[in-house]
Amino acid sequence: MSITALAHPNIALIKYWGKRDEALSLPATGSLSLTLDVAPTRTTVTLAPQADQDVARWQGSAMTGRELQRVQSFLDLVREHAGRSERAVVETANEIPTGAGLASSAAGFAALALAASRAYGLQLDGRELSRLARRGSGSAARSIFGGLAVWHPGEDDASSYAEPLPAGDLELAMVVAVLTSARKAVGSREAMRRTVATSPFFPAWVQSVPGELTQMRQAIARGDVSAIGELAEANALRMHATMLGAVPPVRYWNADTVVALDLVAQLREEGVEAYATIDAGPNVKVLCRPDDAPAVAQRLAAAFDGLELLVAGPGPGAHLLQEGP
Ligand code: 2P0
Repeated sequence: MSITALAHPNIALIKYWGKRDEALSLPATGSLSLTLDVAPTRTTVTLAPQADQDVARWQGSAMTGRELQRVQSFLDLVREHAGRSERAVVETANEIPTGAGLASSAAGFAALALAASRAYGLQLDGRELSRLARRGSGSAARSIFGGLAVWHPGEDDASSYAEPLPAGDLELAMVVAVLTSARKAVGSREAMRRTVATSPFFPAWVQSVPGELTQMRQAIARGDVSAIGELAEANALRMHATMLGAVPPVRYWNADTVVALDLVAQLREEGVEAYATIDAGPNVKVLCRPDDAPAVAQRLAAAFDGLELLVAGPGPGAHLLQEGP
């Protein structure tokens, strides 16, 4: 029995930063994201009834240590849910570099949640899949769905899930500037932990996000690209401000990050509606109208030698690629 699923990364317009409950992966606040149509993760789960342990391969190489542990723990959760005990082989491949703030764990655990639940005989609906994916990686709860998605923080395991948000006539594009594909020094999980435990700015973050979410939802309902962009950029800067306040500080930006932020501000001065967002890494993603995406990409390419660029639109939710026999 072999099941393959595909899922795409998502980029938050209102970020998730900090957990209320580590064990259940409950976030301190809600968040809202756009699932992209680039850089999917493809994951195949094959049950191995004869095996005595799980095996996981990443781009063809065996996973070890903490990475393997994380996949095994996730499979344990699925097995518990399904009342099954067979081990599995997980093969996963990603088209983007990992650990560089490109949300690859979101696509990875969304694909794994779908493939593994099916392989173990579970037929979960979107909400249940989102809850399951959340346990692998918080942001994966949102990659279960295509386009815009809101993740409700919830009170407990049952009430913390994402759901799709209708976009109406709204059209958005995201230009991803891969300024570096190096692995980040501090993983987002550890960085969140440190921010929650030590940053004096974290309580202010928790207090301000619900209002920002409401404003973002209203801006989306109006199809107001300027307001969406302004809110998204401000929210990303606030998230980074909370982590700069941690002890020791977490600073994901490098010099090129600041150059790219200046360039986005310059584009706006020239009348191009472009807004920056930055995740747990130095890379800058630029939110704009689809018609402006080529010009935004061109300007970024001209500013950085050999820059890798991805021009994305809204992508699909996690889906199966083939059913096993
Ligand atoms: C987000 N990020 O909303 C935020 C913005 C990064 C910056 O969600 O510990 O890999 O697995 O729940 O989901 C990255 O954190 O963290 C993330 P875990 P995750 O997209």
